[in-house]
Amino acid sequence: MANEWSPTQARRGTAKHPRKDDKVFTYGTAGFRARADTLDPVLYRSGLVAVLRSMSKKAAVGVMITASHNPECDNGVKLIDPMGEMLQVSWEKYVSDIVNVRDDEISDALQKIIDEEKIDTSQAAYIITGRDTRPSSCSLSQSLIDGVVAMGAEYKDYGLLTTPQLHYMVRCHNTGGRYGEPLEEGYYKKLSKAFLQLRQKVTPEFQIPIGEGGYKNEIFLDGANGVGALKVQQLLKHLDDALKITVCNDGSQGKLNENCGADYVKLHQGAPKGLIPEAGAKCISFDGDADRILYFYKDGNGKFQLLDGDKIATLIASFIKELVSEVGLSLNLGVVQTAYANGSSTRYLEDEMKVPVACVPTGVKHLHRKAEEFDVGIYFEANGHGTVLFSQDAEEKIRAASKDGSLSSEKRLAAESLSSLIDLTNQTVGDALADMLLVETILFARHWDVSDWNSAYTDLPNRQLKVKVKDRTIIHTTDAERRTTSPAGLQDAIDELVKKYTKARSFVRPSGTEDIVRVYAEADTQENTDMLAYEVSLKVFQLAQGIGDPPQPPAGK
Ligand code: G16
Repeated sequence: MANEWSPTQARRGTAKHPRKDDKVFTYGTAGFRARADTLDPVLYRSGLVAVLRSMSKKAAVGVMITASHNPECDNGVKLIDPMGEMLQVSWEKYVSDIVNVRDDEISDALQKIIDEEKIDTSQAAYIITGRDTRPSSCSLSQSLIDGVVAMGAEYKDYGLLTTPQLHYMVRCHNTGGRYGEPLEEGYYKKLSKAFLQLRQKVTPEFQIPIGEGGYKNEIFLDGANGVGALKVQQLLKHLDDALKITVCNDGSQGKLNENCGADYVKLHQGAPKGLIPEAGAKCISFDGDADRILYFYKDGNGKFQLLDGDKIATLIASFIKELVSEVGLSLNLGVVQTAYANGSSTRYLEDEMKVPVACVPTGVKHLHRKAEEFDVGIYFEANGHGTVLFSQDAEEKIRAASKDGSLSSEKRLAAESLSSLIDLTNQTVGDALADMLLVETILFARHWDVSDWNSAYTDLPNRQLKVKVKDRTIIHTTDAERRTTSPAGLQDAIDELVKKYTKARSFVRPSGTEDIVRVYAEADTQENTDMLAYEVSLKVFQLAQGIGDPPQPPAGK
């Protein structure tokens, strides 16, 4: 039984973890992110709130220390709810409040949450924590634990983990092991077992037309110099040599995310430092905490080809759709995207595949919630973050069909495949390792090389830029971030610019993880896209008080 929380103890802890200035922290797209040297009090206080959340849910909650795709000098923290999902949005305000009050206001601020949420503080609390490989993560982890201990709660520190591994642990803890063993080995065992079973069931002789290219099990991984590079080596030990992975950017030399990693590859639309692909070689890139994955390769003309989250979503959706129809189940399957989804992917899903598509604001928390509305919800951000969610009803129907002796052997095999596929997906959050295993299984089943996969549809040329402004919070958006409502005149200016180009689309939004405004553009040619992105960036700079040098036109313009 944990001790009841003590306001005095929580307040006393601030002496060791004082707020140093008046910097205001906002719980953004994926928790707090900032320069690591400003975060000590934020971690301590996140520990305090995590305990209240755990008491209020009467379950273990998770706290992950990472800034994922951000540079190595940054760090961050996010809370994970009992089923492994992101913290309920209504609690984000509580964490922000606690993080931003003065040291001497801490006890009252905590009491306010306890009163508002009617929390029984005699309830035992349990916190599960993990961290990425950033040099600052160890000491920040201690700051967090100090907060947890000050509240009289118990904790388990898993040390180095990928973010999705920690989400998995939280769910395992709260489901009495039904989701899996709450151990790192348990995670590898669950995924590898499902992968090997599914692979056996979908050998190319069974179902689905065989493509021209031929599947290859060789992969070159850009590990972003992060935790994913370490963990993939552990996973490989369980895969019976089914995959051959050469790990580049494994952290033995370069800095985390510096000129490498999924965010770099997506933004630069080119190979990362440290991985020069041979033509046709299958390459993948993880981000700093391995919750995103992208595929890429160099084609026969030496052109870089990216298979991003949109391509992964369409691949997975088509595979699951085929299996569901083979079993003969009536399940409502949909894909969730954000404004960053390439227009070609949305058209392909809706027009060719006849799959409903929903668009929500950036951030896994939004995609996850929307995906839960489907029987089978496939969500992916273009940046490579995504997974598949099966409703309880869908899962029960699939499991039952896999054991239904009255079904034909083909139908039962398809149901068994879906059943293994459920076990292969990390249903708590996007997971680079689990997604890689699923994509590899589908490519294997179809006997596809990356170029076969890539030929499904052609992406519209696209460009993302960043603009630094005095205060990015003056930019407000609506319509799933596809339009701005302030500053005045910005949306009209974007509309006018977009009209100049064919098949064009552009939007801007404040980042929730970096102190910048993001600009997205797509159009018929790369030249037009780059020009549109530049022109929109300039408008943002002019109308939203840009700082530093104004955006420069694309080279040669
Ligand atoms: C996080 C979120 C993603 C989001 C990304 C960028 O990713 O989990 O959902 O797309 O930040 O967000 P923003 O555009 O608001 O900066 P990660 O991989 O950094 O955790």
